[in-house]
Amino acid sequence: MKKNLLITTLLCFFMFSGFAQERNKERIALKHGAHREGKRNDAAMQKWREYGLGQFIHWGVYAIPGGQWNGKTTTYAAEWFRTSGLITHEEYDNLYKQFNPVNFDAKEWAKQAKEMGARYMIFTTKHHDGFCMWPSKYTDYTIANTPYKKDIVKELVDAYTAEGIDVYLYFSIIDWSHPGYYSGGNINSPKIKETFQSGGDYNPFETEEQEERYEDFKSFTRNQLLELVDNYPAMKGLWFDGSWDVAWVKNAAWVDTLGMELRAKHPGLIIGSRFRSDELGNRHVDANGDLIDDYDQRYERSLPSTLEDTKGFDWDCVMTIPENQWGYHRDWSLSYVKTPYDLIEMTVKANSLNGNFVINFGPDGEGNIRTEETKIAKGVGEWMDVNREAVYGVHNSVLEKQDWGYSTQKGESIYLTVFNKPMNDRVRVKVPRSKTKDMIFVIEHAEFISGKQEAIVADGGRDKYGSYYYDIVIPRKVSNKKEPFVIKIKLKEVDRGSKADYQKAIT
Ligand code: FHN
Repeated sequence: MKKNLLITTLLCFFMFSGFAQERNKERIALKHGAHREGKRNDAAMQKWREYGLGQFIHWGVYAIPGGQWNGKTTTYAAEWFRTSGLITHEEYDNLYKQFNPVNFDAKEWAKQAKEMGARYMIFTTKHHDGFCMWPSKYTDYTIANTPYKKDIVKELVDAYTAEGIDVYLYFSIIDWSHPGYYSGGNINSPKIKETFQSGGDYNPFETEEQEERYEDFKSFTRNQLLELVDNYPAMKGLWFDGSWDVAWVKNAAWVDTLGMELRAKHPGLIIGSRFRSDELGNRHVDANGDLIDDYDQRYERSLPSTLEDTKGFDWDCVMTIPENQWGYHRDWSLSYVKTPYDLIEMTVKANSLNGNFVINFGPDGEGNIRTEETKIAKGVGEWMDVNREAVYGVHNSVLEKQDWGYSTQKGESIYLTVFNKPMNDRVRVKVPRSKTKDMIFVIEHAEFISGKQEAIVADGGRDKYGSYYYDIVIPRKVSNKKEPFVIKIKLKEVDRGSKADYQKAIT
């Protein structure tokens, strides 16, 4: 069995050293690029890496209109409602005076998330509209000045932490409520990026006054972030958004210092790649190809296709249940609504590519989690209850991607999660090729993890390239069910001649 471990280690080594080499070519001297090559490996980050499944919650005053106003509906994301043209800015900016989510029960939400199988939760402390779900000292536009009054961030941090779910605080850099906030354009636009990079002194501000007011905005942002870190010591990290403004990117050195300050205040703090850019305007990955901060946050409503796509970085994917609705939208008939199986498949795919998967919820203005989301949480949770072993603490497996689904691995256990059940009720597994000519891999043991039922393994033949296959026979009990199922297998490398001894041939 040691040989198997050795092979796993070697595969990982070659894979990741390949990624590293790619990033090391022609290095550019950067002051504010990545401050580390490779992954962070302390206990906090190890734990992050093992979550497997998380929950995102978008909640703010946009939940009151829920995408509709005066009989009109926006088809765009409900949390952007202020910009929908269906409500005046004045009307929107006064919505907080009605925010009174009398049905909000943080403990209930946390219990539901736990039952769904989430191991971390990201909460919108402040979205682009600038409304603060905590009683920030630095603005009046907060929960303290609503009829509800209570600190929602605290209630959630306490309730989720009590359930053993780690909390991360989402914070939008964009803040439409602050007079000093300024965008200057989106650095993701190739034209703007080119302009930014061509002149060393590119200045996105139109007037000196604007630039001065931006300084106020920077102090305000810094104060709020330090406040969050101070107020909620149980949280594990900050999840940034809206950091694509050229005005923000232009301040890369300042942002970098702020990041260090936050980290010094909260040892172990985890920050994703959406916080800052390098001084050349590169976001997520710096000019040398190294990941900025702790994990790659580029996967929003999308998953990488292959392990190579991930470049060996830690990453998570945040996903909406309807198409592009994060905050509460009353009308979910506007787009396809994902089913629990869709979300489970994305979760396992993410895990098989070394990522975490995060499902977004958008509670309504009264503090209810909508019925559809409750059903989804239940569906995912029921599956997770049986199959969580294939999701938690796993990584990509030594098996190559195969048509029946995705495989993950923890130690010597390889989990095959079957989403495409073969018509002949046999899951054909291609095992890796041995590095040694006279040795081959066999499936030493296979079991269905629902009911811990041992599986029958039959010879599946050999292809012309010399790869071996094994068929795992799906018993009727499993085959009759419609949900994806997990087979746990162990491989063993054996002498080619003794292959037959390790199989239980079927007739
Ligand atoms: O504009 C936001 C959007 O409303 C939502 O918060 C998502 C979540 O990742 N992030 C932004 C777009 O990248």
